[in-house]
Amino acid sequence: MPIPLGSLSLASDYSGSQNAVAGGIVLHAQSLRLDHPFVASRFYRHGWQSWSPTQWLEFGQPVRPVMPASRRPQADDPAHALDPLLGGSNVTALAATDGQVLLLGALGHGAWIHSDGQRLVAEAATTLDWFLAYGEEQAVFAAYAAQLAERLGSVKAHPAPKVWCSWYSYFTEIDQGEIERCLEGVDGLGFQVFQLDDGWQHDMGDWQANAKFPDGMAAMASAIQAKGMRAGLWLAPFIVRPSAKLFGEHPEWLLRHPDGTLVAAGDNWGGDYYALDTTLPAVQDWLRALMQQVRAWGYDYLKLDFLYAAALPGVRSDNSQREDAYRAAMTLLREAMGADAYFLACGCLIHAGLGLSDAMRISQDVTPFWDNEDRRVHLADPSGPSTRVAIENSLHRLWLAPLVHLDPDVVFFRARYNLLSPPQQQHLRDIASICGFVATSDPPHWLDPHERTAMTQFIAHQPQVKQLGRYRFELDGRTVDFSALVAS
Ligand code: 9PG
Repeated sequence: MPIPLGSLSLASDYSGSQNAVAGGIVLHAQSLRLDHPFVASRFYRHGWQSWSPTQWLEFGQPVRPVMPASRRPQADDPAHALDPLLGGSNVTALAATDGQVLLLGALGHGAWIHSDGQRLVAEAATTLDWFLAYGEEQAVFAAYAAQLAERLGSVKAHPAPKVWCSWYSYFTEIDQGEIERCLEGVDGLGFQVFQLDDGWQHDMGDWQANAKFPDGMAAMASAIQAKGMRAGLWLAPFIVRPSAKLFGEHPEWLLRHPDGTLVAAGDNWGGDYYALDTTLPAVQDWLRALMQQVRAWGYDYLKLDFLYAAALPGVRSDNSQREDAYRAAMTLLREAMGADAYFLACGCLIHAGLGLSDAMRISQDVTPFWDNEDRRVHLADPSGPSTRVAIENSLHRLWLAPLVHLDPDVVFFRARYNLLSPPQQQHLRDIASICGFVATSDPPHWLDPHERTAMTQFIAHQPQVKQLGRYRFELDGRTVDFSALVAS
């Protein structure tokens, strides 16, 4: 039946209720087909998880499938990686030629929406509510976020903490001595969290300190706290590498295809890694114990990563739908770590985790260089680390700000080991200011006095931010325009 929406009337296959809410209407269905009377110029493609491409795409451009999901399940929802039509996860918007925007978004999770420019075709794993709106772009996204917030909870009032994180200078090459050196160096600079990233653990699945941390993780947390900061730790609780002890001890905990073969969750650290079936009670006990262990060591800022692995297609012990299983596993993590821990979700599903973590990474990783065209083109992998694309993704997820702290990844102040030009570094700082999430990995002893001053000033000051358009902002009265970056 037709769905009236302001000045529009949409033809549809929908026959249920249409409830007016602030800024739009709510429909209730498992699938929807909506024919719009205008020719859409662009499609808002929302990526499944943190690293998945999120952008406005033009109709008429060839759809570029991502690398076969069997090799790159971490790029986007593997169930849709090779779809021939433009599509996106849980929410989409179409730009009409009059500048107005038609938005359709799930008020839940497990949905995918396609478009061929003539109609929207939406499909969810279960029956759920959908929000539909037509109007000015920022207004329809704000109305959608308000509906999600009402159902799933909004962002906590406290500002996001300022974080020093080891990843973007050392990668996995961290050790106790180098970390202690950085800890000394950041003392008094204004950071609230000092976070160890990948490299402290034995293996993915074996979450114990490795030989590079001879005093152990509890001693490290105490040293951080002694400097007046919260201790932060990175873990990837849902994944396991074949080299891990856990892999050999509990092959029955791993997520499998119907034919019994293992579901590869991705390729990294020199080979494939696998996913846990988080619906198994024994796995749940193990996850709970892991969260309790890291809290007992003294860490209360947890960057939990590669979380999408819990939502990959596979056979689960309780036959639950994969995004429901993900939400249940995220709920378990949150409950086990405690409400007072700061939970940064990374490599995470966006919709299926709303209301559970304090912050979400909303882009792929940034890099100390501008772009990585090789990976995007040769590997057809738009999720690869790239500062330019990371900023582009973050810009397209700013509408989530009322729901969760938005982590656009770190900023750089250093010239050492860095090819970013000063204006490119400024772009990164500006997106961090806009998101209100400030993090860096620069070791203080890599900085010259000028860079060090820039860092302390940046940490101390949160500029006034006003959004002027999709890519234009005013920061303390300075106009910032990302349009060229998005177009390049
Ligand atoms: C630690 C890093 C950092 C970083 C995270 C995440 O597709 N991949 O293989 C892939 C590997 C690493 C990665 C993202 C994607 O980075 O975003 O901040 O914590 O893990 O290993």
